[in-house]
Amino acid sequence: MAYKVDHEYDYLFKIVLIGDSGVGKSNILSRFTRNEFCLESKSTIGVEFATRTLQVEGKTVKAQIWDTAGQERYRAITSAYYRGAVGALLIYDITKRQTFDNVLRWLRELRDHADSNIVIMMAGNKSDLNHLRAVSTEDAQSLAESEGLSFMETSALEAFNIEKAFQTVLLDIYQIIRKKALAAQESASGTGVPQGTTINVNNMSDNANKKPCCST
Ligand SMILES: Nc1nc2c(ncn2[C@@H]2O[C@H](COP(=O)(O)OP(=O)(O)O)[C@@H](O)[C@H]2O)c(=O)[nH]1
Ligand SMILES: [Mg+2]
Repeated sequence: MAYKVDHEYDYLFKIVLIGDSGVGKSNILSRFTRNEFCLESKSTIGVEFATRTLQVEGKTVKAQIWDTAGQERYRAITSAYYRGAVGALLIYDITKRQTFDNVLRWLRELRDHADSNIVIMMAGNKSDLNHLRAVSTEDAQSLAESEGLSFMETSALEAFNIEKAFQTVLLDIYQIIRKKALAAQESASGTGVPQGTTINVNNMSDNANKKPCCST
């Protein structure tokens, strides 16, 4: 059937990783993607991303997670990085106070460049280094509350809360989209117009040189 587009997923969500250099973004990405599905991020310059497909509320969701290639060091992340993102993991290092103090800068960056409805999870990474802790869980929780963010501490090293952090972001995104779809259906009902929702989360033209490495 030539006309049938056979997607292997119901939704594709772009999620960006942000935060100071050295907080563990790349390790969080590889922990989340390499353990199970496949990693497709072998670019040397510019941004790279990896994907993992998983189930959210019975739907197949392909998470396309973008990692920086060190541009954060020079505050040189371009707006293309944020374009189409529906979720963000804003990461700091619990052993480095400065990376937590910079969370507010990263939030400003998100507000300037990303969609205003973007779902944000703040993650205090390296929870395995509790003896070197420089940011209390309470401080982080109160910042998260005042800024309206989700929050958890993670460890890419111990695979602690990595899965949960992404699952939470994906579920939040899914619920927002579902609510929008239901509202659209309601407002269209009775008009006799065929109903549907178009969800545009990314501009793939930026990634023309990226090849999938495997499929599942
Ligand atoms: N102890 C510990 N070290 C980590 C963790 N995540 C990353 N690291 C280390 O922190 C350093 C920076 O990690 P990286 O993923 O490159 O950070 P990025 O610059 O934010 O991408 C590396 O030496 C990692 O091995 C973690 O959860 N626990
Ligand atoms: Mg990195």
